Amino acid sequence: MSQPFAISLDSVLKPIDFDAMKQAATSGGCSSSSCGSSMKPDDMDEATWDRIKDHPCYSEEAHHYFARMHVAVAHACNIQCNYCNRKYDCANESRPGVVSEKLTPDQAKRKVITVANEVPQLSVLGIAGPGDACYDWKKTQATFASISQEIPDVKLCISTNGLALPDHVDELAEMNVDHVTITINMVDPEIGAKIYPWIFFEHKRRTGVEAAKILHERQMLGLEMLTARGILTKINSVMIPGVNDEHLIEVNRFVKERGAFLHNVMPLISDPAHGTHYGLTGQRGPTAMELKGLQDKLDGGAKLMRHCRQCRADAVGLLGEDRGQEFTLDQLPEAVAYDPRKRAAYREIVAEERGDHVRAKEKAIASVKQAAVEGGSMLVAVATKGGGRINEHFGHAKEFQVYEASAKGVVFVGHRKIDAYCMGGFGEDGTLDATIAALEGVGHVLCAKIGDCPKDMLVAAGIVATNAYAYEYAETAISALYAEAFAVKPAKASA
Ligand code: CLF
Ligand code: SF4
Repeated sequence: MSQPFAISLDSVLKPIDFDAMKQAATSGGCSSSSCGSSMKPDDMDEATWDRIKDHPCYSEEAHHYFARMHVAVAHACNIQCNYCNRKYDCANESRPGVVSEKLTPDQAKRKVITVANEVPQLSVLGIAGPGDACYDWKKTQATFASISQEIPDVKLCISTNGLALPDHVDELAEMNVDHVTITINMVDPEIGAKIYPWIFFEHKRRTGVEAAKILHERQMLGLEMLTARGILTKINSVMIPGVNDEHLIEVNRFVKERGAFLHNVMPLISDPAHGTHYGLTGQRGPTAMELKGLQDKLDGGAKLMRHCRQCRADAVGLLGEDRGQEFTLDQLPEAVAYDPRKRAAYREIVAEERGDHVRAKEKAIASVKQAAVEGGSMLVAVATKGGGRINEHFGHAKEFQVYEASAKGVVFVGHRKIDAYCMGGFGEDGTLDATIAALEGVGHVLCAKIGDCPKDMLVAAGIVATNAYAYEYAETAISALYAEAFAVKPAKASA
């Protein structure tokens, strides 16, 4: 088993001696700069890699180490999506458009500086609602302008429905906003009319196919303008079974042709309690395996993002964790100055750890490819707190990261959200039933620790759970499991 790095990533969260940490991080092993270059995917140029390597959404590998935060400064929206209800004061929901409190640009600045001082993983500041970042432009602009002055190395990122995007592309480029997401759910206005009841454009409310056609044209124009300026554009699409699921294959083709960097297909979140049109009319979201099935069909088109966590518009932390409640307005200091030391120390450690991870991952992937047998494929769920390692207890996990091992190697294919099984020292059988349902298609669970009771119940459901690979890198453990499951057994000697 490879040993976890001498200084744990967790230690950065505690009071620390920054100089000692930096010295330890850079002594021995590879230098941070050489690790950085070795992590670059083969099919990507250095300049592009440099722009995405610390962005948790644009790089699957970066999401194990780096965090984003959203500030909810853009309140107004110019369209209505059938899956959205911008409601406030609902900290228990985790889905785009939902926030606990709205912020002014000044409050946002105070919050970002406080978070940057406390959360060393922070690398990206995003504006993703609860309305539209381009429509509520003045607040988006004021927020980015003041924060980029205070923390110049934080990456600026926005998410938009695209309707007002073409009006602001030049300003985005001038402000050095290098990452833009457009939510594109259709390229056929007839389908669009089933998703968007209205848009507000050029001082007029428009409905039906006319509205969807305008939205489609503005989205394509915005994407083309961003591509022409070299801005990395990600497309988010909500998969709505029976409405646009098969159509997303065409969407993928359209956006690839227009230079999209990534395509992120997300499942519709639909519940009557959310008060959305789809929730109230019983439109269902896809199952995890339906989503995976569509993503697999899209493989080979525009490059896919599969690690999206459908963040709240005020999310803080690593993808999959939400620390927003630690940084509500009433907890922020009145005056705060940025202290870059914690983030800088963390980056030194991560550079070292990532280099180690990449080497282990490459070895594991090569070994699975070599051992691969025809049709030999397995889905493995991993409980992790970050760093790409199996370092979370089964009972504490709030999600599993799912990897597929096959002739393609070991590939991250998604995550499954669950409720933690162990609350206050006791396991809940009802929660375990829901966890087993969420693990549809998964044959193995890897975690840092698990009790006999949940282990037995998982086995009864056909899932093997083990802590035998605790603290290993996920890919290393999965390659060992794969070899065990598909090893060519020596033929028995005949009697
Ligand atoms: Fe935020 Fe979006 Fe920027 Fe990321 S989220 S604005 S690109 S910093 Fe990321 Fe969250 Fe998915 Fe968005 S996981 S919902 S894709
Ligand atoms: Fe909600 Fe965003 Fe759609 Fe506006 S664009 S209705 S904020 S999901």
